[in-house]
Amino acid sequence: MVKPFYVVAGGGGFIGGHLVAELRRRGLGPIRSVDIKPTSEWYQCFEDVENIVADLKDLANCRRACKDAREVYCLAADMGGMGFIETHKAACMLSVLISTHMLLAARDAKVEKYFYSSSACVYNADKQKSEDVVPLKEADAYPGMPEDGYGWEKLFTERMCRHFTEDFGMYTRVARFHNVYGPHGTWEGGREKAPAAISRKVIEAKLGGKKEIEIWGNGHQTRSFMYIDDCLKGIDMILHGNVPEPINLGSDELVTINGLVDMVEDIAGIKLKRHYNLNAPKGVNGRNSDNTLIKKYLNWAPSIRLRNGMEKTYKWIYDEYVAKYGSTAKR
Ligand code: NAD
Ligand code: GDC
Repeated sequence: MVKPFYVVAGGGGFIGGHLVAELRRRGLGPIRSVDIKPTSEWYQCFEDVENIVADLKDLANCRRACKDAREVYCLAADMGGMGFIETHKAACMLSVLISTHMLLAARDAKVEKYFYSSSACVYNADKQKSEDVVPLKEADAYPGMPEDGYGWEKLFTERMCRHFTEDFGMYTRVARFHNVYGPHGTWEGGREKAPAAISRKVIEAKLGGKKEIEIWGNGHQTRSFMYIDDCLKGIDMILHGNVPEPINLGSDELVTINGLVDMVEDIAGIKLKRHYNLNAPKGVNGRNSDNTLIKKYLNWAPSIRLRNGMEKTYKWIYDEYVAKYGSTAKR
């Protein structure tokens, strides 16, 4: 019997919500979206999708999620920006219950294809000490010294995916996402990552008449930021391509955090005094994606320019902010 379902675990989240929307756009279905949050808190929720609210740390819920599944995208994890993962290391490691139970349930349901969202946080910290960072190749995950908590769970689950393929013949694919951003994601509350956080802070200053913005770290930290549309294309190509090992899925457009702030201020039409909080969560000093392997396997790599993606992201957050707090917000 053909197993019809396309299952998105973590479908109430940022990337998961976009993935459900993308599967719908492609006319694929039926789709099942599963998340621990009530649907009222999902970033994107569709009536023609089977939406399930369930805790996927629980094996029985994973079996329910994977029933009659053709493809499973495991994106569910307790995660966020550095403000979250530096202060919730045990909680991030407990995502291993989701990762493990989803793999067991998918194996037993004999799903055809299984995708797991890993992270650039698996990379060895010693290779990310300089802002002038050499782009990270996939081999740089070893010797293992990933981000405390969160990064270890991701690296452990990458290896579990490999062993489920070796021992059980399960079709698994793993992508290491590099800081993904875009509309319909977290922009306040502590889990937000830098692109959304900086956008929100600039909007707050612009609407609140403030002249200063707080930046975490000294602003010289470097990152690459991948727009959600590149992430979705990459997920599809990696899942359906011959990619037998964990692979970078990230932009190779390197920016400093100061450069990101310059860009957002230019989009907002405002210049602010910068207060650098050196005690705030900083993560690594430098991180960029080496896209040699993805170009070798897929003849493609993320290419949406940061400016283009940030203009869309800033506008969406601005509209969300005004809708929630009004246009003369003095928070
Ligand atoms: P997100 O937090 O928006 O989405 C994750 C979703 O998982 C959330 O909606 C959350 O409610 C859900 N979830 C958490 N625990 C759950 C549980 N026990 N049962 C069911 N659902 C649960 O995050 P995102 O940015 O969309 O990330 C999606 C995936 O990609 C995650 O695995 C994340 O680690 C990975 N990733 C994201 C980035 C990024 O920059 N966004 C970078 C690297 C890796
Ligand atoms: O939070 P993040 O986007 O995560 O931070 C990037 C850089 O931006 C950090 O050096 C941080 O100090 C700086 N920064 C400056 N101001 C702010 O207001 C702010 N808020 C935030 N959040 N950051 C600020 C991420 C993980 C993800 C995922 C990706 C994979 O680490 O948090 O879970 O794994 O990596 O690439 P980042 O890039 O350090």
